[in-house]
Amino acid sequence: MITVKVNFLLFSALLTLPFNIIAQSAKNDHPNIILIYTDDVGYGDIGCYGANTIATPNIDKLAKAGVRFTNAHATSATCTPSRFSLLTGRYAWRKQGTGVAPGNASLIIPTDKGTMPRMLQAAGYTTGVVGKWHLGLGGENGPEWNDDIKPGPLEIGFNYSFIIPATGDRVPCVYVENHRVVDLDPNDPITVSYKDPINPSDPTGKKNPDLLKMKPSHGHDQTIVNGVSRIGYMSGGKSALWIDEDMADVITQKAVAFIAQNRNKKFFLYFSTHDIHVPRMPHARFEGKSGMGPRGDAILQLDWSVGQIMEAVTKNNLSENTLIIFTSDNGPVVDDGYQDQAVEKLSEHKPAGSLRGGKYSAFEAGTRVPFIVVWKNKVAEGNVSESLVSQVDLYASLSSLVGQKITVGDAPDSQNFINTYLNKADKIRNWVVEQSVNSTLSLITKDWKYIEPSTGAKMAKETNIELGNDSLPQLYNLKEDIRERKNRAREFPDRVKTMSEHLKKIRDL
Ligand code: NG6
Ligand code: CA
Repeated sequence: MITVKVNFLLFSALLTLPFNIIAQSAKNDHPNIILIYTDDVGYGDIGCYGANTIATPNIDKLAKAGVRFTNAHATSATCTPSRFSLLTGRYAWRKQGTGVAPGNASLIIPTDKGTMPRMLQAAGYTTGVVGKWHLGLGGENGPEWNDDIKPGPLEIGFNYSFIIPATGDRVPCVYVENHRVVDLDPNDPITVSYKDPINPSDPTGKKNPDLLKMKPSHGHDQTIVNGVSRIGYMSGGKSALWIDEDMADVITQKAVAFIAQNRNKKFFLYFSTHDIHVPRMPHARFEGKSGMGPRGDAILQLDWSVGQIMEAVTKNNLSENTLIIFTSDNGPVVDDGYQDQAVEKLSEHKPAGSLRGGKYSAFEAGTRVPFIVVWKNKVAEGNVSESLVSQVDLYASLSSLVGQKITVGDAPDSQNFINTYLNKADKIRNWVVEQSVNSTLSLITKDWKYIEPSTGAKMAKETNIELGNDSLPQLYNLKEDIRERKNRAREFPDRVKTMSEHLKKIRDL
């Protein structure tokens, strides 16, 4: 009996020895991770993705320093579901209430399940989120703006947060740092409503267009803050209101400070820019510089922010020790509700490149987004990868990178493709699922794309975007027809059957 036990111990010691050594050496390799998550930046909005209409030198430099993906996907064509999937490793369409969230929504990420930041915390990382949140805040009754606002980022695995609660065009227009609204005067409490005006006499974009410096083109005609009318009503919190023109400076500075403060630790920074979402109100130093109006100027501002992050990494001597990922939450939109001359001044610029559709759409431009990975001396410079990748896999891939196991039941849709991301591809994703604004699902394989039948509108009139909905199944050969012009469903009924059955299987998981 004893001999068996001793032998067993010896055996298991021998077994674990090499793993310990591997784990130890891997540990020394664990880089800091900076995820730059941009808002509404399209496949064709950036120089290195083919835009010769706008200068994005910093993002182009980033692409040169690593690998640029040409077939990378956000999981959804709008912000909230893409972010939900990114941070939970679970497709948002599996959970009710994960569509575009109002500014007073409750936190939609469960606090009792694994998340990407919590997994990284467990692996010894200090984690921070700076920028756009848009995943709801607070418990069942929503956020307590005048008190501790929780649960929120800190309750799902971030050690530090400095956030725009929802979007720039939604109230309340205040920053929240950890649990509190920044610069709030307790004598001037905040009230928020997405139903009725709070004080009927308060000016709104609808009643008082003369007070506006940025006028809406559709929607966005409620409470006026900083000369811009928003979605939703708010009153109070005057000392806490943000100035849109300073937003990129404020959040970039917070991100840079987080990098500096944590340079001697392992850190994860989720830097979620507001650019280039509406209202596009870049700082005066970018105004008029692109020749494309505020949308183009916001791209220049975004490029500046990326440059600041890169500089912070270099200055703090972290280049060799930091993995940088740059991507976008969904595809591009030109007029998203404000009269900012985006349509008039677009000229030759093609926000979606050669892809069809845009933000909100089931067509490729909805979710195929820029995606760049940089890690000095670990990822070879100047490469382009055509591998099919999805943001839903970042959770499992980073967990593999940092040697942290995923708890059973967490991140059910996330798979480990770390070697693909680091451009040492030994494994290729065979399919990804995409979700449009009305939750039409598509299944994409290397060459083919199936869009399920949908009764949704074909066209979003206000934004002038083709939504990709059709009452009949659609099948496109992306290899030959990246523009999704020719529906091949009738020619290939067997393929339609196989792909629709596969999609159903994934949906029913
Ligand atoms: C839409 C808004 C749009 C934008 C979008 C969410 C109107 C008319 N349009 O409802 O401006 O805020 O929601 O964008 O209100 S996202 O990138 O955060 O998903
Ligand atoms: Ca977005």
